[in-house]
Amino acid sequence: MQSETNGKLYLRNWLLLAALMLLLSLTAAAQEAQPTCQPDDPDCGPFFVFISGTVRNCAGQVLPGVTVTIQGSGTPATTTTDSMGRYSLRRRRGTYTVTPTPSGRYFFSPRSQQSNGDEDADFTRYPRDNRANFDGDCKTDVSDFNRGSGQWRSLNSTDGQVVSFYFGQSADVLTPGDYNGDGRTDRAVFRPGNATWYVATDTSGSFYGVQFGDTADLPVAGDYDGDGQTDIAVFRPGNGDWYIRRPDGSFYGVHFGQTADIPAPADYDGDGRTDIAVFRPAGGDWYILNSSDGQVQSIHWGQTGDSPVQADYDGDGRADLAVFRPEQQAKWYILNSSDGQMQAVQWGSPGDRPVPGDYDGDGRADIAVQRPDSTGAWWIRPSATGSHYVVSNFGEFPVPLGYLSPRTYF
Ligand SMILES: [Ca+2]
Ligand SMILES: [Ca+2]
Ligand SMILES: [Ca+2]
Ligand SMILES: [Ca+2]
Repeated sequence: MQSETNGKLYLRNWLLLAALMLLLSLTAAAQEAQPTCQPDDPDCGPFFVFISGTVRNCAGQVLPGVTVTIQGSGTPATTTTDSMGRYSLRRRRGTYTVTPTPSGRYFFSPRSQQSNGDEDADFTRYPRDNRANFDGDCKTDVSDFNRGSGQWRSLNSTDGQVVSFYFGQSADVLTPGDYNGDGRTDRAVFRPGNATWYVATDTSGSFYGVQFGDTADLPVAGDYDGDGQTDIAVFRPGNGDWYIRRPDGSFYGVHFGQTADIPAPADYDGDGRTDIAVFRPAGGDWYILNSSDGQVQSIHWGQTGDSPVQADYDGDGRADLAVFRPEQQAKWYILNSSDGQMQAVQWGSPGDRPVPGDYDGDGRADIAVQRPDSTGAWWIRPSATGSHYVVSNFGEFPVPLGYLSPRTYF
C-alpha cells in the first residue's frame, strides 16, 4: 500500500518534471524565433539577421497565412505570416527584397520592399476595386469634383473630415485611380484640349503630366497589367480602338468595340487585371475581352437608355454586369457573377447619378445615387446592413462616377 502511494508520487513528480522541461524547451524555441538579433547571439549577428514584418489589411487587422517571398542574391525563400500577421526568417546578413503574394482580388502596398533586417518591412493589403478611397482605409469616400473650379472634395470615411484640393481646370474629365499603388485614390484628370493626363499622387502640390491619346478620346484608366497601379488608357470612339500605356511608357492597341459603344472596363474574370469591355446601348449587350484567356464573352444584360454600373456587388472578386435604369423609379439590375442570380433594386430617382462603391468596407459594392440638385445628397445603401443613410452637400461631379464611363455623363 505504502509503496504503491510512493510509486504514484514518483510518477507524478516525474510527469511534472517532464512538463517543466517541455515548457523550457518551448520557451527556448520561442526565444529563437524572436525577430531581433543580439550582438552576442552566435546564431545571429554578425553573420545572420532576421527579415521580419507585419501584414495587415486596409482596416488595420493583422493577416495570418500570407505567403511572403524573401529574395536575396541566391535562391528565394518563402515563409507565411503567423496568427499575429508576423513573418520572420533568418537569413545571412545582406539586403533582401520582400514580396507578399497578391491574389486576383487583393494587392499589397507597397508591392515589395527592401530589407536588411534592421527594421520591419510591413505591408497593407487592399482590394483591387478600391474606388474613391482617398484616406486609405477600406471604404469608399463620398467625394466630388467641381468641373468649373477644379476643386476636389472628399469626406474621409476614417474621421469625417472634409479634404479640399484644387487640381484640374474647367472641362477636364476626372479619371480617379491609384496611380502609384499606395492604396489611396489619386486626383487625376484627362484634359481633352491637349490630350494630356495630369496626376497628383498626394496633396503636396506636386504632380506629373503625360500626353496620351487624342482630343476626342475617352479616358478608360484601369489596372490592365494587375500590378496594383492604375494604368493610363483611352478608348477611341471614332474607330473602337483601345490604347493602353504600360508602366515603362510604351503602349499597345486593341480593337474592341464600335463607335457608339460605352466602354465599361472592369475585372470580370477575377484575375486581378482590368478587362477591356464595352456596353452596346442599342441592344443592351455587353462584350468582354477576358484578360485571363483572351476569350470574348458576349452577354445580353440591359436595354437602350441604361447606364452600365459594373462593380463587384456580390463580393466574389469578379465585377458583375449591372445597369442603372433612370426611369420614373430608378432601378438597378445586377447579374451576380457568383451564382448567376439577378438583383433588381429600386434605388434613386430620375436625374440621379449612380455612384456605386464599397462605402461600408465589407468587400461588396454598395448601391448608391447622388442627387445633383441643391441638396447634393448621396443616398447610400450599405450591403452589410441593407438600411440606408444620406450624406448632403456633395452635389458636384461625383468621383465614384469617374470609375464608370464618362461618356454617359459628360
Ligand atoms: Ca476611405
Ligand atoms: Ca481580368
Ligand atoms: Ca462579383
Ligand atoms: Ca459594401
